[in-house]
Amino acid sequence: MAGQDIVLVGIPMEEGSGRRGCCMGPDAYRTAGLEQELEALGHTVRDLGNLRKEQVAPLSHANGAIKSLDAMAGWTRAINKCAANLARDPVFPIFMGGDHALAAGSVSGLAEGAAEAGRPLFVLWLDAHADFNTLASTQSGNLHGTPLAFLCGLGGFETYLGRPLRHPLVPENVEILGVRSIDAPERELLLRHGVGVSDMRRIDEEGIAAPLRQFLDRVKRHNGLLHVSLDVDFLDPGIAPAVGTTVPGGTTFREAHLVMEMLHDSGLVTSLDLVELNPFLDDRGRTARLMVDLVASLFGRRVFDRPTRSF
Ligand code: 6HN
Ligand code: MN
Ligand code: MN
Ligand code: MN
Repeated sequence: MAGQDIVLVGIPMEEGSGRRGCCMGPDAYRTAGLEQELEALGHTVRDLGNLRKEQVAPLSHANGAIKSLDAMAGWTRAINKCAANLARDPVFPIFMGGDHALAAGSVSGLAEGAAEAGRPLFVLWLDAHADFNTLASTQSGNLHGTPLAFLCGLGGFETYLGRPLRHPLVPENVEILGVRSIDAPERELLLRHGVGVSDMRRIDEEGIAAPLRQFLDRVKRHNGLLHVSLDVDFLDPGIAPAVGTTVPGGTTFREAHLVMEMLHDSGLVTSLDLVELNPFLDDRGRTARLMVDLVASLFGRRVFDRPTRSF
């Protein structure tokens, strides 16, 4: 992963989260020095600035709990086009959110590029939640709880793109890691569709490296592209308070860095979402800085570089 061409895209979307503040995420990453950290590691970085959502005519749904469906559709369509274009270039896109609903656009666009390249797209979903509700099943009505179900091709999401999803993910090619809060309907859907799920219980018992290594082996065997979708609430709220959906019992500082270091060493990762950072809830920028440090680990920062030598 040495000397990559990285493209930063700001996505100030917050309508999926049901509260204000995630719109400041992209600027918090800029303020925390994301571009400079990546350049210091020998990569080139181009910041495209912030995307804007498309305007769509008002949409409605039988589930009256649903919030901001029009905004969701407008964002998904804009992000999808941007991601599909970037997927055709030899660049590494980082989508700086913004809430997790943005992944409906980023991953659907990247999937179009992967299909054109004739390679399967794998997704590592680092999250306290499964984000596997449908428009019918969501009780909160917050659409950041739905992108993964949409991306896996579940029905009822036609409003998002205004057309069918062209290249749904193969649910077995998705791994949700670090999860510790799953709604009852999500549980049933995850099982029925065969999505890979490694919850905190498994991580407690086996360590975080074991499930990750298994997944990376699969990606490699299939010559896959690997997208990583990193939700701030993957981290324990004690170290990452700037998120609206904290769940106790998250990954530690070292577990999270180990994931990023192993991902770097695998050389498999081709794109990244940074989602759910709400700078309005942060403590003197510590969550934004932690997220930037995790990205640095993903791009090759390490504690100690032993020169390769033979005895
Ligand atoms: N996220 N399952 C809950 C819901 O409202 O559907 C939580 C979703 C959280 C979404 O953290 O990206
Ligand atoms: Mn620069
Ligand atoms: Mn999420
Ligand atoms: Mn989450």
